[in-house]
Amino acid sequence: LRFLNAGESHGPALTAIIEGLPSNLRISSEFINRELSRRQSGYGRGGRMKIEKDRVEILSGVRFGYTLGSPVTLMVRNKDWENWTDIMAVEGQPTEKKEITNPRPGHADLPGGIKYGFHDLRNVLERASARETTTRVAVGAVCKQLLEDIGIRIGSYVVSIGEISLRDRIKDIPLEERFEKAESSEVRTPLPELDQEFKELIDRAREEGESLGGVFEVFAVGVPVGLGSHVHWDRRLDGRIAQAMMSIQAMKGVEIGEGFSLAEMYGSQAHDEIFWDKERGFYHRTNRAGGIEGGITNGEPILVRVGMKPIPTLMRRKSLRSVNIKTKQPFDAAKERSDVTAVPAAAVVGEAMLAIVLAQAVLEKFGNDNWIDIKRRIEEYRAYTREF
Ligand code: EPS
Repeated sequence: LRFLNAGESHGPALTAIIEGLPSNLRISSEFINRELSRRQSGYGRGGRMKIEKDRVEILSGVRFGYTLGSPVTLMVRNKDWENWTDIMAVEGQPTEKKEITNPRPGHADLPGGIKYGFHDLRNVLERASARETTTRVAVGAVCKQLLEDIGIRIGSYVVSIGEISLRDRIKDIPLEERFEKAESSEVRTPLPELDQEFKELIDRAREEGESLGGVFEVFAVGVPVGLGSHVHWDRRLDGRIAQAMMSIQAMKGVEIGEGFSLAEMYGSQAHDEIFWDKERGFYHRTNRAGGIEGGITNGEPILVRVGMKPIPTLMRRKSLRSVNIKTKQPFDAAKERSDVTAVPAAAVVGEAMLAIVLAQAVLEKFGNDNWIDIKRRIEEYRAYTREF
C-alpha cells in the first residue's frame, strides 16, 4: 500500500492516488468527509478555514461502495482557488509586485528557495503548506475504514497547547474515553470543561500576533501482535510511525509510549512485565512501551506522543527578524492571515498517518488482493496468537 499526493495550497485542487488497496473493501465518502471536517475544526484556526469546506470526490478505484483493487484517486477542491487564479496560473507571466521575497524564520521559505532556485518564495510555500495534510487525512480515512473492519480503532487528543498541559490530569482516564471526550472539546482535549482556559490563551496569543504549539497523542487499540518486524531497520514499526509523524508540517518531536521519560528509569521500572491467562493468552498490565517491542506490535495499544512547534507565520504585531532575499535588507517577518494554533487539527492528521502506517503493516503481513480472504486470515491469526 502506498500513496502519492499532489496539489498547491492555493491551486485548483489537492489529489491523492492510493495504490495497493485490496478489492472488496467497503469505502464510504461520508466517512472520509467526516474526517476532513474534523481536521478543519479546532479553536485557533485562521480565515482560510472559513473559506474551505473540504469534501472528497472519489475519481477511481471504487464501484458501488467497494474497492476494485485498482488505484483509488481522491480529490478535494480548494474553494480559495477562485481568488488565486491569476497568482497561481499554470501559464502566462507572474506579476512582479506579487512576488514573495521575505522568508519567515522557521519556515521552508529560505532553504526551499535556495535549494530549488526560486526568488519568488511562493513557489516553496504553496507546497510546504499544511494544506497538503488534507489529502493525507482523506487517505488515512480510507485506511481507517480498512482497520475498523478488523477491530483496530484509532483516536487522538491534545495534551497541551503552549504552556497549559493536561498530561498529569488525564493519566487515569482510559485511552478511548480521552478520545471520546476530546471529540466534544473545541481544542480536542480530554477535559472539555477546561476549554475556556485554552481559548483565553489562544485569544491572548492572537491579540499579540503570536502563534502557539503543543503536544498531542495518537493511539490505536485492537492491534494484533506481530505487525512490523525486528529483522531489518526499515521494517521496525516504531521507526516507521516516528517517520510518519515527523513528516507532518511543524512537528519537532515524537515519543512512543513513555518515550524520553523511560531514559530516566531503572530497567526494572521501565519494562512491561509479561502475564498469561487462558482467555487472553499473553498480556501486560502496564504499557510503557506504547504497544511496540523490538519494532513489533505486542498486542497492547500503540501510543504515540508528538510535539508541534508554534506556526512560523506570525501576525502583524509580533514579528521576528529576517532578511529580504533580493535587497538583503533586514525586515520584520509578519503577515496578515494565518492560524494562531493548529494543534487540534494536527492531532487528526496524526491519526491519519498512524492509520496509513498500520494499514500498510496489516497488508504486508496478511496479503493484499482480496479483502474477504485477508479478513479471514486475520481472524485465524488472532485465534492463533491467543492460543500460542
Ligand atoms: C498555512 C497557512 C494558512 C492555513 C493553512 C496552512 O493558509 P492561508 O495561507 O491560505 O491563510 O490556513 O492551512 C490550510 C489551508 C489547511 O487546510 O489546513 C501554511 O502556510 O502552512
